[in-house]
Amino acid sequence: MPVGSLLPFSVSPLGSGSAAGGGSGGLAPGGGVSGLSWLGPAGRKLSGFRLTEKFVLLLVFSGFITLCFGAIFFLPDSPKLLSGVFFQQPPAQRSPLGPGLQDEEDGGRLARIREEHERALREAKDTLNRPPELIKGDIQSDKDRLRAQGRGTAAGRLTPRPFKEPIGVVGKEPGDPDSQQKRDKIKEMMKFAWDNYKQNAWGLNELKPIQKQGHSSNLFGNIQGATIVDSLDTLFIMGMKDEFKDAKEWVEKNLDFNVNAEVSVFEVNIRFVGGLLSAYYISGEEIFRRKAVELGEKLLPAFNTPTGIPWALLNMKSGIGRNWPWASGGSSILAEFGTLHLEFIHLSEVSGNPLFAEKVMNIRKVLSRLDKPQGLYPNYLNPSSGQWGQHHVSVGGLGDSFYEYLLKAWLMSDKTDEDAKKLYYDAVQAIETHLIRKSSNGLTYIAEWKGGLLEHKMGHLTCFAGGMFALGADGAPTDKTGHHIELAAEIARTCHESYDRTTMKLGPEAFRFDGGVEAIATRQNEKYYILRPEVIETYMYMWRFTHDPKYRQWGWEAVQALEKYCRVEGGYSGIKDVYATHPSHDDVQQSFYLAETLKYLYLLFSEDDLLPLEHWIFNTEAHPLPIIQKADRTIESIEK
Ligand code: DMJ
Repeated sequence: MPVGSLLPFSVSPLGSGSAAGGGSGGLAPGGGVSGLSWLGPAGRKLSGFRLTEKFVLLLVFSGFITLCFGAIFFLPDSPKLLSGVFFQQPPAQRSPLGPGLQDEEDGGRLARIREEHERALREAKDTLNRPPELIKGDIQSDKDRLRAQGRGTAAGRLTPRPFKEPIGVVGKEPGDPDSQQKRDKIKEMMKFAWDNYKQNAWGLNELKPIQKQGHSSNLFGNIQGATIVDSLDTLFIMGMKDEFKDAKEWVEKNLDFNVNAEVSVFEVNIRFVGGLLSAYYISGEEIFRRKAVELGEKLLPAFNTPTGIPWALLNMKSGIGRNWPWASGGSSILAEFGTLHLEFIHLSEVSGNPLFAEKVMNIRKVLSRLDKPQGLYPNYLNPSSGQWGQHHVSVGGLGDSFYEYLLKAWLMSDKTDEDAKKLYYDAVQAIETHLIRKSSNGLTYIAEWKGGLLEHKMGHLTCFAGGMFALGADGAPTDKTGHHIELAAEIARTCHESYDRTTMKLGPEAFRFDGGVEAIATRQNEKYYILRPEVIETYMYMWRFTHDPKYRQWGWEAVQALEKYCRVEGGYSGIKDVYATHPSHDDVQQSFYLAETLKYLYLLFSEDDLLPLEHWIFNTEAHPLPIIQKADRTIESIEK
């Protein structure tokens, strides 16, 4: 996770109503009172209102016109009043035609007003004379048209995407007994982690498995229940029905976003918004949709910056945002503002509110306009000036999931978001040229770039890139597909080496390729392992794309190491030094351990029909979101 890679282990790792205007929110132009679209205030046309709203407006307007006419005909010298008050002009412009012609002009205006008034009354009468069934029919056909067009205005609401039966949320049993057994073991690990959390930290964010109490991280402000929300979909796909039911009840009764404290927009988005959306899509339970949209709305003030690049931190009560004080001259962070796209597009889909999608499409626009040094994206961008901060580039912490979301935005759009596709493959090209290197013993790694100089270090977080290259291989230019898969396999191997070269067979936070070492952590503050998923995530994708048994074998090695060194009496804990002979525990059971690490392990030993990649993409916290088929799309017009 972006921020986390910079922090020592002792600190938390960073790394409407549905139809609320949506269903019938806007009558398409040409509705019952289409001729009155000029009446809309401040550029908002009447076509943006419901039929009933049009009536009310019409009646108010008719009353107003009648009053004006009363004034014109019954007050003394009313035409002057009209021209002097309603059509006031600066004196110099008032009578260039001379007094006589001025009166004629006023008379012309009056005639036009009278005509419009009469026409409005005629149309209102016509509409009122229509039988109720026809009026209902008008409304329905307007709704249908809107749904079919799949578009609306920025100010308007769209028809939220209706719930669709999810594909592949229950898969076949594993074909072979060995995988079945291993998968059962992983489910047992999930149960152990969950039960301990439930017993000792229920409703709090995370568990301290040694002290057997709750752990709170300032990433979520006062929002509580991170482990519950992060675990929902894992519980569901593992068939842990009672636990899922408990979690759902807690969300219904306790999940509260009215917190007067700062939260990390990125963390809250990937864990809470992502977890809720995913739980909705796999279970169809309305509560999750409602909570996701409620939270999404609370995050919107984060985008109130001169460029629309969001703040990293937001007080959800006051709506005041700011950036991490340590981030290059008040910059926002690439991996944070670049990791909102998938969730925000889905928020628009499920709410019918296009604003969410507009916010993230604007981020895309700002980024597209900027010059990129050597085609690379620096990790820092100032949200006020719209200029890059320090030229530090990384596919690990601070940069990682930005690249992941470019690829997944394209895939999630059913491969229609061509801009995202181009940005992704161009970025990978620049990464290959400037950051990817091979060690003297043939290990491929992704270095970090600081103002043109390479630091030959790779973070555990960077290991997700193996899975990303594999997932993107198919869409790469034809002559590059094989190359992307090879690259993915090489990264998987290097990351496996980083595990294998430790005493505990669990990977360090960062490992280096300099000073005579390869894939080994040399600094004490880089030797910790906090139950992170990235290496296992890459094994899972490699297994899906190649079915090479070594990926299951490597995954199983990780299971054994987790059991041996991280499992304690009260749950699972991170480790301070993976090269030591005896584990020293950090006493935190991270919520992503249940959301990601255990889910990816479970998928690794499942058949490919569980959450099939043709139908789902995983957000960066491993929460599955459905690919949005062209025919089902609500927000097409925003994406273009
Ligand atoms: C998770 O919260 C997400 O995967 C994030 O993108 C970075 N990594 C952490 C877990 O390591």
